[in-house]
Amino acid sequence: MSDQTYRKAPPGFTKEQWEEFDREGFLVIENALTQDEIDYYLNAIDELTASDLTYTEGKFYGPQNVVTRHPVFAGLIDHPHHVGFGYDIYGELLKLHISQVFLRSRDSSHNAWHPDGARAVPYGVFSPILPMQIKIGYWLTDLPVARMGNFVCMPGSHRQQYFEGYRTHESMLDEKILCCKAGTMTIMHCGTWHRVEPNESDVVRKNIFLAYCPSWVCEADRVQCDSEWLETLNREQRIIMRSRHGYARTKPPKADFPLFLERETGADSDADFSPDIVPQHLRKRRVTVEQWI
Ligand SMILES: O=C(O)CCC(=O)C(=O)O
Repeated sequence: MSDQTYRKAPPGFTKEQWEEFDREGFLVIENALTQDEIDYYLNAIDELTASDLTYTEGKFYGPQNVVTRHPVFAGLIDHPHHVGFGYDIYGELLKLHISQVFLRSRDSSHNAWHPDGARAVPYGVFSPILPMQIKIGYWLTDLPVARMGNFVCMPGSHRQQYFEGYRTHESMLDEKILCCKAGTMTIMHCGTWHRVEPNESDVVRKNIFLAYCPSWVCEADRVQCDSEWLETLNREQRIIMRSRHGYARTKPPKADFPLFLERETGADSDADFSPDIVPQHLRKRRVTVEQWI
């Protein structure tokens, strides 16, 4: 190893959380953010809207690649509140797929039922067990009841490639309307069918989404990052943006390993298989959830 200092992987799924996520395709973690953190992100959203000529008060606002648009959002790329959940699934090849801020005000547009990712040949065809993307949601406004622009999902639908309500706004039996307090974090399997409630309230629903995927899945909101902007990031953030050409997304260079050290032991390789002849960047590293599937 070089004299570079590496970080241990931040906390991720407990076994119980993984079992719920695997069963439901969705996980809710209450009180993930303190009030100060909620205010910090709301303030960054205010600064973003104030500097964005495309923003109109009272209209839907959903900018993408927000990590490049405000340093507060860049800090979310590898934030220890959630990056460990992505690392538990995508391990050393973790990538940020998309970063978004959503403001959903009264009567603004809202999505019909859909899963995330490819439609004609969904990711589940190739990846029937593990999600090819997960989406972290940070909810920054209280949403105590339905019809406030809430996120809605069908629990357990993440391995289902057809869905009766696809492209409709119909309310379905057993759907889950997310009613939550500000500061809640959610994690969604990309295959989970979801829609958005209309907003009939005077509260503007504000939230942040960060999706993660393996480095070799195409990112959704950029092609390459600006090299000067990349220089403003820390090592792990730069790696997780995976702004490299072609095949380097599948086989990242030596310098990108280890992304993190093993959470408990601080090891940079799997204990049972690390022959010296295989350089570190070409060694298979087990991801946490492999032990649970
Ligand atoms: O805004 C939401 O609650 C969900 C948005 C959505 O459908 C999506 O990001 O795929």
